Amino acid sequence: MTEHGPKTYPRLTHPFVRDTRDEPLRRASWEEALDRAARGLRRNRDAFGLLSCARATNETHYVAQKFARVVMGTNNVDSCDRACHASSVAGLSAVFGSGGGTSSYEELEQTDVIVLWGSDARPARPVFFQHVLKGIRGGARMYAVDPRRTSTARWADGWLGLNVGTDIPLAHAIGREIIHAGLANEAFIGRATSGFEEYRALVEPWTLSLAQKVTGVPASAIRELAHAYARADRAQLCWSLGVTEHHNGTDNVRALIDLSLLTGHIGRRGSGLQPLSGQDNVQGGIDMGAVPHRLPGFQDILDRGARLRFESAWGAAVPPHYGLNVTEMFEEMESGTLRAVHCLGGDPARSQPDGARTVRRLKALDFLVVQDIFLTETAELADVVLPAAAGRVESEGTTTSGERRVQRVRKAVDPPGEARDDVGILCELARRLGHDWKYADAEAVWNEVRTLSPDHHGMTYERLERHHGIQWPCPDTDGIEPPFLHGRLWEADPAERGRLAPFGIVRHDPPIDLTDEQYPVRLTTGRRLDSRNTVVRGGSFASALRRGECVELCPEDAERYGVVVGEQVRISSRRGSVLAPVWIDTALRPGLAFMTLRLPDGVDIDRPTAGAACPIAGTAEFRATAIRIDKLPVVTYVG
Ligand SMILES: Nc1nc2c(c(=O)[nH]1)N[C@H]1C(S)=C(S)[C@@H](COP(=O)(O)OP(=O)(O)OC[C@H]3O[C@@H](n4cnc5c(=O)[nH]c(N)nc54)[C@H](O)[C@@H]3O)O[C@H]1N2
Ligand SMILES: Nc1nc2c(c(=O)[nH]1)N[C@H]1C(S)=C(S)[C@@H](COP(=O)(O)OP(=O)(O)OC[C@H]3O[C@@H](n4cnc5c(=O)[nH]c(N)nc54)[C@H](O)[C@@H]3O)O[C@H]1N2
Ligand SMILES: [Mo]
Repeated sequence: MTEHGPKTYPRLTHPFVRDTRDEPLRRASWEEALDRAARGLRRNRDAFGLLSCARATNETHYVAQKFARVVMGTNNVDSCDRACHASSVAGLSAVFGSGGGTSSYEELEQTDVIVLWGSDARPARPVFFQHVLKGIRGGARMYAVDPRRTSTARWADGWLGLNVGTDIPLAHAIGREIIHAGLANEAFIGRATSGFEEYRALVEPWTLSLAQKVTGVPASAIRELAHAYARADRAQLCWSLGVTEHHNGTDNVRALIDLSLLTGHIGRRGSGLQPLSGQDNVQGGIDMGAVPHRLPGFQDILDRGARLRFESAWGAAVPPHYGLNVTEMFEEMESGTLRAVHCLGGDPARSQPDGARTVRRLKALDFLVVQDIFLTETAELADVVLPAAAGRVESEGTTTSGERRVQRVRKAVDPPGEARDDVGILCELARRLGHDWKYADAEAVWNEVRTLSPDHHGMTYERLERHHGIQWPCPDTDGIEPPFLHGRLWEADPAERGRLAPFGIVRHDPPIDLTDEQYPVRLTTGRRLDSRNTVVRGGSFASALRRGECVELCPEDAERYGVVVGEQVRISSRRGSVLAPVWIDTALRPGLAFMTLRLPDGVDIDRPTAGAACPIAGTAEFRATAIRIDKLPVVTYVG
């Protein structure tokens, strides 16, 4: 039986190396660790991948992708964007050509309707949610679309408690109702979009009553949201993991974007789309090119002109084809074509779907370097561990928030022990591999970004300070663009309007892991205020019960299973089973259970079925596991 005690990782204060795989890590000097890292990477130049850290600075992301492309000659570079934000980027890019949210947080206070779709923003996004609250206080109506009646949903004027994985039927029914009620914005559709007739035919079967049957949301609630959204002068549609972490995450995103095209809630102040990105600098990772298909500033790897610009600035060739994303990198580890990994932040041993298999794959690598601020589970498997300074408080640089705002971060404290700045570590490694990059400081890195990414060109450090951050695009050093994107769609002149925004023609596709008699309960996962991604740090929890992990059930289900708060139960999916104490929460409904993303001992009960990942974005279906809950013969309590 597994105990779910809190796990504390020690902060790294000096490098480690391992002499052979059978020996434990031992303390090493920087010289030795860097030399070894360079040797291990050199012999794997043709089989290398780099995972960049969504908590590090833009400058780190930029140098990391340059390291992969220039020093190692590969586009195999990615970050945890794959886990949560990639489907949003893929969906938005397909429609509008760039993958950022179209609105700003301040516009939540300048709007009439806010829809929060699949996001428990109150605990997970407190800064964003403050703006939502101000919007509500200013008179905006708020709707929450979430299987659970979360603490976020408790602030809503309307809660649409849909069945997990039925977002497309719900969106289609809203679309159909808008069309049938004569509320579609025909002028905007005709002027700025393509594919409307096909969309109309696609949503036509989704009557309110069919949608009620499939989604579990009362027809009246669907109708109310459709009318409120379409009639509003200005409306914000915001979404997050409840939409993206599905095997058809990009399709889900397209179904939501369709609603904005249908109503013209895009490209105007107060009207737009906000895909809530996850980690503090996940957006920056994508913008800085720490992705396998884009150079910094969203420039496509397949665009020869873009490649040439980077090649002449970097003095090195850029591989002219897409690299592997995180999901694909882990698959290629299995086949042996990817043999060395530089893991810069991130703890894939805990965060990748299928933990046991991930650990096996990492162990089978010829060479693993981990550059982190903590001795994570992944670091425990590494050949070389390099201690980094925390990007947020121990180094200089910039980060980019979910509203595309680039902000300065400053060094407030010294890194502990021998820990060093991420950029400096990468430059030392590059030097050992034949590339002497001379960056005097973070600003020098940033100025290189500015010469290569037109969207960032106008953002000098001085201006970023003066304006308290600037949103991209910022092409000029003397202007600030409006806070929302795609205003061009409203231009009267077709030449100014540019390319049309296509409706997405996407169909309902239920979760891969179906519930049945043996596994009758739907487990979904999400965040809690008192836990943070892969890291469960001891002592930080408010409640003793939650120091470990618990499974949340509604009172009716608890009664049905004859269990009470604190009682251990066995939770089994088709892929494994764990013990966890019960917590009773009226946010849940019968047949729906909830946990955070990971048990502290590393057993991932929400481990997706093999292959259950979005084929476009590579995001795994973390949100929909079929489980069974069994009362134990002998009752034990935790608390
Ligand atoms: N089962 C399941 N798994 C999931 C999810 C789920 O819902 N269910 N959700 C997924 C999601 S949304 C995400 S974002 C991922 C997160 O997956 P990861 O990114 O792997 O996990 P984090 O815990 O966020 O890891 C951040 C790491 O960065 C390190 N770090 C922090 N700051 C710095 C820095 O400045 N420099 C360096 N070098 N390192 C730094 C931290 O010590 C930590 O180890 O997990 C995904 N995995
Ligand atoms: N306290 C805290 N804050 C965090 C994090 C953390 O670990 N702790 N992690 C950060 C990261 S990396 C991320 S990506 C964000 C995540 O931020 P959010 O996505 O806002 O937070 P989650 O709790 O993951 O929200 C997902 C919601 O989707 C709902 N949901 C589940 N299935 C479905 C479905 O099929 N359809 C719909 N519509 N909804 C569904 C869940 O009930 C849940 O309320 O949070 C960030 N902030
Ligand atoms: Mo995330």
